[in-house]
Amino acid sequence: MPFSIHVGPNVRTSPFFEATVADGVRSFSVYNHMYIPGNFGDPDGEYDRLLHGVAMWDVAVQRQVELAGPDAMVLAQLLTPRHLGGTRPGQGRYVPLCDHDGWLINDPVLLPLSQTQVWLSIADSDVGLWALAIARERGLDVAVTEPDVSPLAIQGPLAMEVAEALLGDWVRALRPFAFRETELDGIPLVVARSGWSKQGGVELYLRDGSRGTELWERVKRAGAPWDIGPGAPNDIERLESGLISYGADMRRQTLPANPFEMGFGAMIDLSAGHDFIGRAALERIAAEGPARRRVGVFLDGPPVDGNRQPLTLLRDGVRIGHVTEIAHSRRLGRNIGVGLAPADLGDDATGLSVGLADGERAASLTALPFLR
Ligand code: THG
Repeated sequence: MPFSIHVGPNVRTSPFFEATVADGVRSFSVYNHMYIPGNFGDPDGEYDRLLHGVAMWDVAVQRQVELAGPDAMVLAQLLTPRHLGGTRPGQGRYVPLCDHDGWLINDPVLLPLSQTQVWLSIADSDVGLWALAIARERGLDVAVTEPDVSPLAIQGPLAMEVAEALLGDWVRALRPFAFRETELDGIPLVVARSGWSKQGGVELYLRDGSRGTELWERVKRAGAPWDIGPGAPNDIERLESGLISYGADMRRQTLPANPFEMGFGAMIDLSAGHDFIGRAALERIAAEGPARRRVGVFLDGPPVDGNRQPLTLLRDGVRIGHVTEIAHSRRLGRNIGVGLAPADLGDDATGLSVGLADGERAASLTALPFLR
């Protein structure tokens, strides 16, 4: 590209920034007002390592919004349609958040450290401001802050070998999204069985930003026997696996979508009687039935090279939906994408195409995920 992206103080750097630069990071993106590594110069090798080995990722951009005080769980429940009854400390959950009209505004992981201290590990939108406003306007007894917490992900089929070498065999017993507070060489951590890939692994939530390089080096050393290497959340793997990317797949301001359209319906029990923001809107949408559904898309033709903007999904040349992100999957030997189509359009629909910058590609629909 004939330009570079300026690194200045208005966009925040991660505690792992220096370590990733030392390890050869080659691109950054911006997420939650912070830089996030994109790749380390070998995208194919980094994908292969995630699929067959173990990778370490700076995901400090997954910021924590902390709810602390007697009303922490009350506020958490107000923020998500998912019923939080039965939530217990140490067991995380994936919790879509909606605005009053039922539009998704984020899809964080909830980590209840205790009944009075809860983290929301957020995707790319300003949940902290939203939660602060809701808490104050509702007169709740809860402090909303962004603590000094920065996740580092270890992902891949060999990730648990590295996690065990680092932390001990107890990590293997963690169920999906379960977590524990611990220390590693005196570095305060929360360790969770989670991560934005379907290849398995853990996330180490660093609780002291001054020790980022130290933790990075410690993980590198422990992972050396399994040839661990630096990487980043991988868009090709996430498309294959059907993981949702808030900001790419939907965003309140630019690509509004409701939880039923995005496939979160099974998480939302409207009969549980709990109060939450967006309930009236979701009851209406549930009664009417959602207008759109999330789909996988195959695109014909030569390998595509991603997309900068959402793309148009057409039927017989008429716009019927959108495709939010595309990539070439080497595993499938095909171009794939995800998007939203009319709810009544079956996977066997014909006459479909996707509008790329350089012309239209014939397309067909398929169920998600592409691969398990
Ligand atoms: N880890 C942590 N924080 C995060 C993410 C993460 N914050 C931002 C973003 N990712 C939040 N969004 C997601 C989206 C998908 C998943 C996790 C967080 C995910 N989904 C699985 C799936 O869809 O198959 C499992 C969902 C479920 O079983 O409930 O893992 O990755 N700390």
